[in-house]
Amino acid sequence: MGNNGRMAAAPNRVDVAIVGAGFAGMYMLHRARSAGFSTHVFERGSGVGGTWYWNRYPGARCDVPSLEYSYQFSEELQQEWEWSEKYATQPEILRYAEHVADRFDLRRDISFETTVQSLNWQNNAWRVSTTSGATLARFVVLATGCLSAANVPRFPDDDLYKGNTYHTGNWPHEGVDFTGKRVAVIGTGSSGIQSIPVIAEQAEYLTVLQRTPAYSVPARNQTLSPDYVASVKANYGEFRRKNSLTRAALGGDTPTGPQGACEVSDQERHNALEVRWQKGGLLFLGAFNDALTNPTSNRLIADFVREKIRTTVCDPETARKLMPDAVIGCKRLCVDTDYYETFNRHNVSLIDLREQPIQRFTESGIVFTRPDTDGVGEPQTIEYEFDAVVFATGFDAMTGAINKIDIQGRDGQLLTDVWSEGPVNYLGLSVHGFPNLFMITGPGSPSVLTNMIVSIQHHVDWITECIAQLGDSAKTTIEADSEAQREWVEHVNTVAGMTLYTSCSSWYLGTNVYGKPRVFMPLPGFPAYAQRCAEIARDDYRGFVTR
Ligand code: N01
Repeated sequence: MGNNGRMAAAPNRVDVAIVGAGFAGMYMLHRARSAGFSTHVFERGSGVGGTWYWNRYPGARCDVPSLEYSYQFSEELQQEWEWSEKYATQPEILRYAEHVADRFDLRRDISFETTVQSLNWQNNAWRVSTTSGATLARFVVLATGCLSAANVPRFPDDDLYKGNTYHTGNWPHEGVDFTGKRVAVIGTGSSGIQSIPVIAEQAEYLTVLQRTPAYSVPARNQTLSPDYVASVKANYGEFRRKNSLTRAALGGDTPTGPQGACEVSDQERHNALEVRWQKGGLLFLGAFNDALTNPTSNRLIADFVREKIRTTVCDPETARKLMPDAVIGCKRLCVDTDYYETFNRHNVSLIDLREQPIQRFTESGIVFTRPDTDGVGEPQTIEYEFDAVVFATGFDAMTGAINKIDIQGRDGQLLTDVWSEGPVNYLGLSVHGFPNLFMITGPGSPSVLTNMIVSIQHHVDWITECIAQLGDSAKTTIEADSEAQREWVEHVNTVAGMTLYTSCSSWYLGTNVYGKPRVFMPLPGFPAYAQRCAEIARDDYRGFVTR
């Protein structure tokens, strides 16, 4: 059945309005409905799945193992669903989302192809204005996704270009055939690194335009063995519990090494990193416990990866350009299948935009500025013709999708004004002055530094419990207290300041989007955060104001 098979009309009034039908919005709908609230979801796309609905680029996969990147709220669901590979592809994850929507009969309360334009707090309710009408809601939950507002940089004369352009986060549903085409990919973050090897296999020629080299570790993807799946499913609850006790809420079976990278001999360090490299995946960074706190340890780990790049890429000049010099893990670590190997193909080349920047687009391609070879003469220009340009240029992360909605809280204050110097909030859940408005995996919570589905479930459960308890009291509104919010922002900054995360430009800091305030948005450390949220709830929602 197509996702539009059943298209719900929005009611005039609901208890809980939810923005977004990705994994967060779907589970929020299920929980709110099960708790007895009238609920409705507004979704911009024509189907469920969020990130996995939009990011259909070639090679798109999750970099968290599929047995972990899945809901755990229903034992029947986690037992019956069969993942085929260690890392699921985008089509498989989308099928899973659609299965969940059908299994829990979610579509009857979702309006697809409906964009929420504004939220106005009036007379103790939110007026939710959408492209197809308005609904009054007692509570609004923003399940808008952390990486859902595409960042498409502009270049001089880009409107002249007559070839096809694509953004990885908004890929055509019918797919793109690059056979016989000269293709440029701009960007070498996770999306670029996943798509480049697949596009290279199809295109006549692929030119990769890299501004900052990224660190990438091999995925070592494989078909899941029935024995391994059975062993996890035999005790799925314990598997999930172990994962939730780790900092990133994933990989409980591969705990972080007990020592720092400087505390062992060179040989021991090499061996430990090699074991993780051969195993593949994000847990490479967990070989030592100080990868993101000790600059010397970080450099030693980075040296190991640079050596891998040097020995994998045949052309020394290309290898040099691909070697990052920043802190490893500062930008999100990438996970790939044959990324570095792809640069050994005869039909692939790399342009380092730091040495050869984009000057402008033309009708048929891109003009680059090239320093004179001996470095003393006038810079030269060189034009390359491309039939297609792929923007793998990322997202206005964490706040982009929220700020696209015109949100007016108490006394008409705009959320974009309150957030003009960064996304202040309490627990990443609530903002002072915006009663009965909750964010799922908002800035100020562990969110993108974790297995997102674990963080999503945690927030949805917490929010559902919170609004249910409010309903049991004589109070009607809840919002962050201003002092608690100030202290929380300070806490997030303090924790981030103890790490190396703030040492480079990244979407975590918002520096990838022109004019965005430079603030580290996620909070490292899931277990401590979850414990804090539980304590606050037990302590009668300390730090929240109810009226
Ligand atoms: O985006 P990114 P992404 N000129 O921001 C470059 C998740 N994800 O879509 O580093 C030239 O990481 C930019 O260069 P620089 C995952 O959390 C997960 O790849 O800013 N280049 C960078 O190379 C990930 O971290 C999965 O100098 C420009 C690239 O574009 C997050 O999504 C898969 C430019 C953007 O990289 C975002 O990943 C995919 C410009 N003007 C994504 N502007 C998996 O689960 C930007 N760039 C595997």
